[in-house]
Amino acid sequence: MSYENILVETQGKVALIRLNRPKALNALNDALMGELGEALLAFEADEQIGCIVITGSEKAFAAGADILGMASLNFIDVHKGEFITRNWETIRRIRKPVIAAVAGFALGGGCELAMMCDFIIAADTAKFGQPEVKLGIVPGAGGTQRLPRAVSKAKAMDMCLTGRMMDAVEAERAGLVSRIVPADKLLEEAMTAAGNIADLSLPVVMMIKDSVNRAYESTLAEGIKYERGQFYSCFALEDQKEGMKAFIEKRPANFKNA
Ligand code: CO8
Repeated sequence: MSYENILVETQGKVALIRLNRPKALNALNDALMGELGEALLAFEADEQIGCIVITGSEKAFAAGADILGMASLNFIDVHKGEFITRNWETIRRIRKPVIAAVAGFALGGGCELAMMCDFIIAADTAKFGQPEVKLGIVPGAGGTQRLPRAVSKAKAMDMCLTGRMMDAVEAERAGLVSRIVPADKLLEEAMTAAGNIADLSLPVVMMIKDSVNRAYESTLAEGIKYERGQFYSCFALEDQKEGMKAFIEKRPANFKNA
């Protein structure tokens, strides 16, 4: 499939999606978000793929939703037409792991998109922010909800109310990103992490993603109960037998996703 606003490729069991609107710092317009959703769903359905990486350019992961496309909209356009919101949640339907590899700006909707991924690997050049307040709007794709869950309330309030940017070091200290790597190693590191995940048992990996996400939607007691159910389910898998047999036989496991 060919796209105009993203570039897609596969490397072994890993799918790589590059946001590609360089002239607008990968600003996320309707067309780009539509293509991103299509590509994600295609890789979700592709049995050869075990993990997905989303990245941008050296300068920008994405500098936010496309301001030019929003500037003239009125309330009815946004509310009734859902012009800017209709395809922003597709990524939440993806059950395979999705890693954000972020270099440069991840602002507004760009930061929100990165937060919708399962974890963020940041280049040392990464800058995160929710600058919407400076445009006279509130964040609209989870900035006020996912940021306080990822960092502290104080940090989330600071970021959303001032609109300032934080660099990669501050973002890692705050818990927004899982690791920082030199910019020239970003893709290599993200693809290696994705490759390692893709070599594991896909049903188990999907259960883990589901279970960790459940922690954000439930009480601790409900979450623990949910995890317990997932744990029991693993014992119905051939991959559990293979994983434990391989450990005992001191050899790498050969998972069959079954
Ligand atoms: N939208 C459209 N175009 C953009 C955007 C954007 N978000 N960001 C940058 N561009 C364009 C610029 O207009 C410029 O185009 P041109 O060359 O034609 O003038 C080009 O990209 C390069 O940008 P700059 O010249 O500004 O580059 P600088 O290096 O000087 O500055 C910045 C980089 C700091 C990133 C600056 O471009 C900037 O501040 N951009 C806007 C950041 C921002 O405010 N983002 C939030 C947007 S609002 C949002 O994301 C709401 C999300 C709601 C989602 C709801 C869905 C559910």
